[in-house]
Amino acid sequence: EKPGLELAVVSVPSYACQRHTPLLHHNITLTDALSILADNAELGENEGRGVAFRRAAALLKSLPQEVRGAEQLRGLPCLGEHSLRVIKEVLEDGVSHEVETTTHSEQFKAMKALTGIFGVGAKTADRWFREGIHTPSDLQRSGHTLNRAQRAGLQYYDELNLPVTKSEAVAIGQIVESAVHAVLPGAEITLIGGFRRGKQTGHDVDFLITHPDEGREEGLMPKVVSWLEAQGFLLYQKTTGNSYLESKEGPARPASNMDRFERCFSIFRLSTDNEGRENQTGRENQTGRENQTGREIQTGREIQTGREIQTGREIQTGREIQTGREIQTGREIQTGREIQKGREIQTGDGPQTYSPTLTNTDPHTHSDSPHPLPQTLVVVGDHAQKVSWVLGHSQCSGPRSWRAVRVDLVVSPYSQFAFALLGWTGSKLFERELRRWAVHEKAMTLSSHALYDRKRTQYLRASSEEEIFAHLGLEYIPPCDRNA
Ligand code: DGT
Ligand code: MG
Repeated sequence: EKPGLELAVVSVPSYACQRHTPLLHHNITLTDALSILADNAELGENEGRGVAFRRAAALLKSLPQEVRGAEQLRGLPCLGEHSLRVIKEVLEDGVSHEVETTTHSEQFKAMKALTGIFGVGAKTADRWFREGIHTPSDLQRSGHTLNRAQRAGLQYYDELNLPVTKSEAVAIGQIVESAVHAVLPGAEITLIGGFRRGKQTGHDVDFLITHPDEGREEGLMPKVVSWLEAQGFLLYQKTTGNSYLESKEGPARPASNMDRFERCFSIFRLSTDNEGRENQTGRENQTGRENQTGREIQTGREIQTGREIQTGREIQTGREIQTGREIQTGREIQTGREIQKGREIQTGDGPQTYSPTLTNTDPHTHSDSPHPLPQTLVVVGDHAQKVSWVLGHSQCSGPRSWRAVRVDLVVSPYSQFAFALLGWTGSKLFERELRRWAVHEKAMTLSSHALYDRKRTQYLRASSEEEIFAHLGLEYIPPCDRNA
């Protein structure tokens, strides 16, 4: 008997919502490979194939030890023929041919880069790719008419693709709390999404807002947004009412048509000045802070440079970040595998390419100095139909003391809070598996609003996640173990 065969006799349940899936696991190389194939399938709008790869990856994430040989996988669920083939290849050769081909393919790189723009989904990205648009710079030059979300996405492209740190999430939380309490005292704010699962970084920050007196939360979002806007905290926002999500203008995200919460997709302007953050009241941001740095938003004109972003990160993380290389290292340290993906997209082949994609359009950029300063990007005319970019030099602006961060706000009535909390904590696959379990194993329908028992033809109430797991006949899985 070979050592390690014991994995095969470990019985692993087949739904991810039946398993504990910690953030850190033992099979990163394998799950990274499968994630790339899942990404590729999803970008090609082959959802079924994407889910198959995600389920296989999630199974590996839940294993108590590293898989060293394919024979250890015998008897395990969720591993389709294709996934098994990829796993075997990686185990034997260290890499999978298909994964390598995918990551180096122009189409994959372009689709990742374009869907990395806030407000751009796979369909739009694919249409642009077919027109020869492969990068955000190509898009910017194309003169395409973009919607408001996409214009903001392009404007803050580099920053929004930098991971949001836990401390940034906490700082945003304080701002959201001030806003919510200013307009509705007694309201409760909960950090949801990846940060609730224990992630140290995320692509955005998600909050769920409710009030113990049912009904008091109605109409809350517009008031919160007005407060934030008046205080200068919002660079972009789109609020959808308590109805079906309007997916056309909104960011790229499959909108469940069961999801009818008041919701706000936004981009926050977060101060990265540690001193200022302590007494961050917002008003300061609109007045004093701008004068302090001698730049920023002047009459709807936005100045953004790679250098400023770097400075912001430096202040925020206390890390020396000067060149593209170091940024990547920094990101790698912070997030591990997200960055791996990021690097594939942004760089193609080399460390320099952190230097914002949008600033790399000028062939002279890198020829003048061995240590090129990223150029300044000036976006003219906030309300213009077309975003026009003017390339200048970075001396014209000092270090900037804020960064752009994606923030999602959701308002839920108190009676639905537990369902909303469970539904918005993720991971996406965990959620999908919960719903699949409910339907196929329990004849129930689960959404972020309610749980419906189809046999008893009634809704099942719950005031905690624990109760929902119990209704579903599942062992309670805490948020930190929902990282499927
Ligand atoms: P991140 O932000 O990349 O670190 O990762 P997450 O896990 O925070 O992912 P995110 O922010 O896209 O979404 C958080 C959770 O919220 C996700 O697991 C599923 C849920 N969610 C996101 N968008 C929707 C939606 O439109 N409807 C519903 N029902 N749930 C959603
Ligand atoms: Mg999130």
